[in-house]
Amino acid sequence: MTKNPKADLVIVANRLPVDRVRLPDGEVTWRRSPGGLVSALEPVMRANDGAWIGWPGSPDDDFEPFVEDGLSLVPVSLSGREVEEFYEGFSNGTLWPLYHDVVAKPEFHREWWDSYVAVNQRFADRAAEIAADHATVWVQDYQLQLVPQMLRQQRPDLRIGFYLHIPFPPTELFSQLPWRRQILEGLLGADLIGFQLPGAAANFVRLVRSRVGHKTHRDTIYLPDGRPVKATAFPISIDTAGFEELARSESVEKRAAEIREALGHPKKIFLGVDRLDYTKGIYSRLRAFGELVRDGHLDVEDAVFVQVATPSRERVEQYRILRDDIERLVGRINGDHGLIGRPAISYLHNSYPREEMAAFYRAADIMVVTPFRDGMNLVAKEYVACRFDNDGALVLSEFAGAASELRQAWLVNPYDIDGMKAALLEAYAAGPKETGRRMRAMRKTVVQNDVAKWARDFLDELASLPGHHDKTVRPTPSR
Ligand code: ADQ
Repeated sequence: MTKNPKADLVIVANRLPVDRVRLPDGEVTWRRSPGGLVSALEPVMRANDGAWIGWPGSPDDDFEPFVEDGLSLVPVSLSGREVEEFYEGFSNGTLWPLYHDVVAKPEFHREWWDSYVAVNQRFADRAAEIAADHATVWVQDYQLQLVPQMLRQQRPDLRIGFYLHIPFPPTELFSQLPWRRQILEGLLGADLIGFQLPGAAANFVRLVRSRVGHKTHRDTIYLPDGRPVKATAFPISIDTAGFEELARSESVEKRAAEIREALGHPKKIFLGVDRLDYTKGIYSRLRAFGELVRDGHLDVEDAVFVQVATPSRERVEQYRILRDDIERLVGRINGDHGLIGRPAISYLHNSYPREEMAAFYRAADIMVVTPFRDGMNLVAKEYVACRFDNDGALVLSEFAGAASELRQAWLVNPYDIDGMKAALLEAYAAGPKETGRRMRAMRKTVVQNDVAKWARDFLDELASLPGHHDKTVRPTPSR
């Protein structure tokens, strides 16, 4: 472990890109977490003496900055109470449902807000300490929306970017938030604010005009001191080449064959892969599939559904209720329609390595992605990346950000169960010509727009903005 020097590029995210693991011999070490954000930012971090500020993931951990596999990591500690109030509370109990169309009811508690302010200040202080003169700081996501302004107050020399991974709500919904003005002003500390979709950027600009009263022109906001802030869309993507390479590997092909065999070689396999979250529409999609089986449109001898659900936010009440509801539904459908050795739905509540995910994507004939609202949805893109022989069908919610790029999917409204049933049947019955035509077009989009391009586009735009800054981030080497 070494101390970090000042960094020219600082990433500030709720979580560090590593997880703490205890080895069988009791030794505690760090393991890289597999997220796409890490792989996207790693090359640019290495090229720019980058540092990553984040929470290590469990309460009361207090670590000094350290270097892991060449990456400078700067832990920020959260107390048990802050995990409850800042993370589970304000981030996941207030902002998450509010920003996802109020799919669940957001709770507003003043103690949660106070904790959000305190924790954001801690992240901002850390960034102010470790950023070199005129460095670039890139703040990630809804947990840290106050950081840009808090940081600018201490370090006006910095070039500050912010990226929101989840949707930004329409003005009518955002306006419910008692601290709406503070959030808007917090974000306006950035020079560039990135959103998944143009509509989200437009929602933000409109809100700033109406609620804060700043002048705006198209995607630019002019602050009273003359500083411009740009708010625009940068749709995120995946490591397309990496996924395709995995999918083409012999071990993944072999594993996909084993999965098909374990399922009893049905004619077609439907697949859902999600964090177990109420925004993802898991319950409705399983209901739609269950009704198709009940009404004889699908036969469990021919078609099975595999639902992989990653455990998520298990200490939050709504997530526990959702898990129970889904498990009860799966049990009922299997009890009513399954056969011995052939359940209608195989339900896996587990997290898997990337290789296993790729094998699931290879094994599945129809990928079903039906969120009620989703910033992007990377699962849809990962499936497309793995279908290198242009087969397979994607059923995709029109309320996922990914729907604006993957237009050739079978687009569905997840609130319309009958509509979803019709789309599932169409995708099930589609021949290779139809699926091939659609998949080829979608693959083109996902191959051309990968996550490295996303990171490059954002950082290039940030570097090109006019300002009082004089250092720019060196471009990411293209792969
Ligand atoms: P999420 O809500 O987590 O992301 P998503 O975009 O689908 O949703 O990403 C999930 C990731 O987790 C995928 O890479 C997937 O492969 C992985 N995953 C899912 N289930 C898994 C399992 N059982 N085992 C292992 N890995 C699993 C948030 C926003 C999205 C936005 C992303 C990125 O909510 O809208 O697309 O950030 O900006």
